[in-house]
Amino acid sequence: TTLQSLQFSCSRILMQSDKGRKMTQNLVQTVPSQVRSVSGHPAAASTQMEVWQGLSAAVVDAIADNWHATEQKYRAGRMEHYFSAEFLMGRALLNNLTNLGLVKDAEKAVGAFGQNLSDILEQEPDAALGNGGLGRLAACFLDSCATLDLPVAGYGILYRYGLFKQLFSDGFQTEHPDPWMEEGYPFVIRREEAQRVVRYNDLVVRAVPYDMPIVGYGTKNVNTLRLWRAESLEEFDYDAFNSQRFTDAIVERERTADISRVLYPNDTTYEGKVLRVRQQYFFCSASLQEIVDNYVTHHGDDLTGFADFNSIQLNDTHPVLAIPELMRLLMDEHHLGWEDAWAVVSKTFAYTNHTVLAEALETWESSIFEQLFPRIMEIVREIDRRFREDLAARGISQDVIDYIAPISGSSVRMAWIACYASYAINGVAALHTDILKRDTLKDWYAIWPERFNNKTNGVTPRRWLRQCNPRLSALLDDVTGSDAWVKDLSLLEGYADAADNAVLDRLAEIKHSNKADFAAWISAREGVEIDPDAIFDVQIKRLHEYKRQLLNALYILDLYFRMKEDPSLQVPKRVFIFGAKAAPGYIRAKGVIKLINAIAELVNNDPVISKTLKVVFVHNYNVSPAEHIIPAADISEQISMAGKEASGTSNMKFMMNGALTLGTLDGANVEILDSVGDDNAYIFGATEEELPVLRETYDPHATYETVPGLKRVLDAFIDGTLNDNGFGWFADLRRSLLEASYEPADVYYVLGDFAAYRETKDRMAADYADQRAWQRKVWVNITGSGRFSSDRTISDYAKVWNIQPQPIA
Ligand code: 9GP
Repeated sequence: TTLQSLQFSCSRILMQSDKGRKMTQNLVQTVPSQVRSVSGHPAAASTQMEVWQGLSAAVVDAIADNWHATEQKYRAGRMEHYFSAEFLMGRALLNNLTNLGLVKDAEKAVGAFGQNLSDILEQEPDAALGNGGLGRLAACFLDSCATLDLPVAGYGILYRYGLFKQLFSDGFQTEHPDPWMEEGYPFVIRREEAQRVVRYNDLVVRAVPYDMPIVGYGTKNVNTLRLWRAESLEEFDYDAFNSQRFTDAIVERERTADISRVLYPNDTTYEGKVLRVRQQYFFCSASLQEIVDNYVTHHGDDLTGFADFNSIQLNDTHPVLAIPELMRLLMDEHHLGWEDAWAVVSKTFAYTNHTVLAEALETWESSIFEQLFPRIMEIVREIDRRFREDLAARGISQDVIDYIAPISGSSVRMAWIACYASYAINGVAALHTDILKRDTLKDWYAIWPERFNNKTNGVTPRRWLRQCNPRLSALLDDVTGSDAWVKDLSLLEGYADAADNAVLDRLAEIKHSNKADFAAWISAREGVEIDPDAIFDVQIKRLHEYKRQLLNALYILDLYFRMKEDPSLQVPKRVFIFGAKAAPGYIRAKGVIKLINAIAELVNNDPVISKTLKVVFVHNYNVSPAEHIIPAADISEQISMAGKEASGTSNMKFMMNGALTLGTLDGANVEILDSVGDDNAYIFGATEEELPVLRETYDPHATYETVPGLKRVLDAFIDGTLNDNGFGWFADLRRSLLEASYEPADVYYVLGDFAAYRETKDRMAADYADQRAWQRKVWVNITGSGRFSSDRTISDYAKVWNIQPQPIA
């Protein structure tokens, strides 16, 4: 059904042009031969994986000329370079087919030898080269840049293993490697000829680029994501091999391969930190070498004009080593003096902060820098020295200088280097940028207010509506009379009042069909049966205490007890859906996963309660599962403690797909509320402003004693109702809420917000019964989601970057 509706509503923009027609013919003709060259068998005798590879290769073939032309055009002019340690791309094939308007042709092509496109698409592994929101944002941005014909390239690392694969064993998370491209991945092309050498004090490696095409929607431009892979200079030590020291022969090769082996190696040990810093330097150095060389090719070897043609966005602090590395390249290899080099650097970089959590503002021990690249450390020291001099001359107090200087004792503080060198600094939602200005980065804001700007995040409506929700997409085509909204989501605003009863009924049908599809998917994947008539209440995001999955869990357990206590209680059917990975070393987060799984077991196995309630934890949550879950959601849980979630982006995806927000006034929720109005979102809980005052008198223990239901729920953690297999994790969770130890009790105000959350969530479930009124709210959310398109975000960035669209001829 998904594909049928996609065909029905597929973009016709490219299909109408000659080029489009040629592409179509090409695809139908080339797929069988591409499949044959992959498998060495006739297409009809090839496996589905081989067909996926052949079809993907045919897509690359179809875009090759445009890709080359785009690259040529961009390289000659001003470019933006997006440096990010993470790009959470998900699957590429359907996205590319959708953007090219070739879904129907692909179906025909594989249908000719007896294959079904849906099955073929399922063969593709997710490119999970990111942890969560930050990496997925980078992926949405690339889609928008290509769609808007903007000269932007992404730079990152070709991790051999993406984010770990999550399985549950008896409700506990277990982590497993994710070798996503081991069977071959046609959407990355090795560019041997463009390799660079990256030098560490103790190791010299080759950085080999692998390019991924980023296909825009309804445009010919094809942008590039360049991912670097580390390889040793020599395949192996021939002499060692010949003298039969086989292990010695490959030691160097493996040490080098470690650099691009895994996303986020465990950095709790010193060795882990060294590897992480090595990774960061690796892709920064290789990318900068390429950008500098390209400048020289096109504009000559006077590097003082570098920033006229290049700007670099630092996605969080991970790529901040690019700042001293560009200084090094300009001074040591292109002979600029310090002042000239710094003048270039300080016009080149812009920095995005993605979190106010202190632990994410990276600091590294200077000994790591000394060990890996003494010259970079020398440059960092000089930046620090000049910074101190500069600020003292401005009359800044010594305390402030010491607090925000790049070096403090033996630590190098990456965020401070970024703030000092960048021409622009932004947060990712209005509230977040406000908090940066008045708190996290307030000393910087006091000195350089003009550098600060807000860029509220956005998500691409291609993947997150057009592609994942073809039914709703078709309705929007019908109501608006075209598919123009796919490239300009703000057009939907004009239809906010267009929902007559026929539209509202269709909305309800669409959601029901999406829920039925999802129920079938979840039954096959998790073995749990759910009823599409139930309310689907969803929380999908990384597991972190500030995101408060625990609050949601407390509600479910409380509801369970309320129903046990009073069997006549009228409760609408509900399914509570979770998806979340916990960082492998984050035991308390793992405790919450086990807790939710234990609650699921209790609820789903209760013969009476399970007729009304179900709890499902989707394992290995990732981009592809999100594409199944989001179109089926009724309620979008965005319940972080106010002030902690910088923006959130699933809140936007849910809104676009017609789920109503149940949330706190945090991150972009604030702007969602502003867009839809009080009647169309369910907001609860303490605000960021209220919290400090509330905290003065907050007594979690008294809250536990007095708020109805809380005591019963928290006692169930330790009275044998829920079983953590003797690990003591549930007792620890309970203690974290009730007892001050090395940290205050209930840091994330879970118990404090419980009563308001319970009241709002109950009310929301009751409101669902009036489907007409509910669907009206849904429509307001969908049509009000325009400003959360990443096209809007990227258009805003493009002004800061000073770039214009460069469509190819
Ligand atoms: O936690 C933020 C999340 O709120 C935001 O939506 C996302 C994209 O800006 O970035 C997340 N931050 C990180 O992953 C680490 O800084």
